[in-house]
Amino acid sequence: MEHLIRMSEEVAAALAEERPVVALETTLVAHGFPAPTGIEVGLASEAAVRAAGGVPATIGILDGRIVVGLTAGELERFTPDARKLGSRDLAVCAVQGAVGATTVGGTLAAAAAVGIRFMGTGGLGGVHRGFPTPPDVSADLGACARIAAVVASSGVKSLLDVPATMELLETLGVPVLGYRVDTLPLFYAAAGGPPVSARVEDAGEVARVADAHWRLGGNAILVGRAPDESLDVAGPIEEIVAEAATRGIVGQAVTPYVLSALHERSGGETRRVNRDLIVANAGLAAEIAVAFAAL
Ligand code: PSU
Ligand code: MN
Repeated sequence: MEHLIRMSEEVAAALAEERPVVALETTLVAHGFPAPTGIEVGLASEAAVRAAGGVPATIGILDGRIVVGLTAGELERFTPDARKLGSRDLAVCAVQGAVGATTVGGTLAAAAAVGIRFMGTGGLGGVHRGFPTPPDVSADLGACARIAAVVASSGVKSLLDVPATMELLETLGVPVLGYRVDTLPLFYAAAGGPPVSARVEDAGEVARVADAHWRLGGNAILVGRAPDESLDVAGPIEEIVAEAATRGIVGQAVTPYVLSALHERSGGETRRVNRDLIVANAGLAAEIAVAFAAL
């Protein structure tokens, strides 16, 4: 297993020179959008990282290796057939030689292995509605408890039980910072979420908080940035989540099912907002990484 991890030359050079690097996931490429939209979202996120002065490191598993810094051609292999990987799934996927798309938790685990501490995503996974039947809590939370990193997001995915997720983030010692907002953005919707643990005004402030948090032995920090275009889809989400339960859709399949049903029922509106917020969060993660490198 000598070559378990393969870094692109660009990412390896940036890390060696302590330049800002931002990890990006592949689950939203493979499972967050109808193919091939996810590829465009992934590439646009990379462009946003570069525009902010960072080096993107899109992560996924191919041919038995964890690849950190996928090429555009490699990204095309992340089709809906790819496995969805939480942090527990990386080793198995690599050994079995399958194509594996990393979730936030999986991405953080791989990023930590090479020393990347910043990532952007859409919304963090969390406590699913209806807990404890089933007791479905995203492995993203466990990864956040264990791994020192800043995750720029639009909060917690609103198809989840957001207040319960906020409680658990507190239990796990994860600061939830509102980027220029007092309440946690609700993924598609800017307002209506629970209060954040602190509000921050700019990327430099997040970088200073991260530095202090990590010196104190803390791990992940969640940064919530409101989507530029806010969409109220609370009604359809409730309907679709109930429908998923009735149809026996459980576990890892719930999030992709709900996202795609929403995309369909909103006539593509949620897809557009989801795409734009993912790209904006990638850019914010890069701004934070740039500020951190300059501390
Ligand atoms: N944000 C999006 N779309 C997504 C996800 C996040 O806008 O598809 C993915 C992330 O990969 C996240 C995962 O880690 O959903 C959480 O899935 P689950 O709730 O099954 O753990
Ligand atoms: Mn789950």
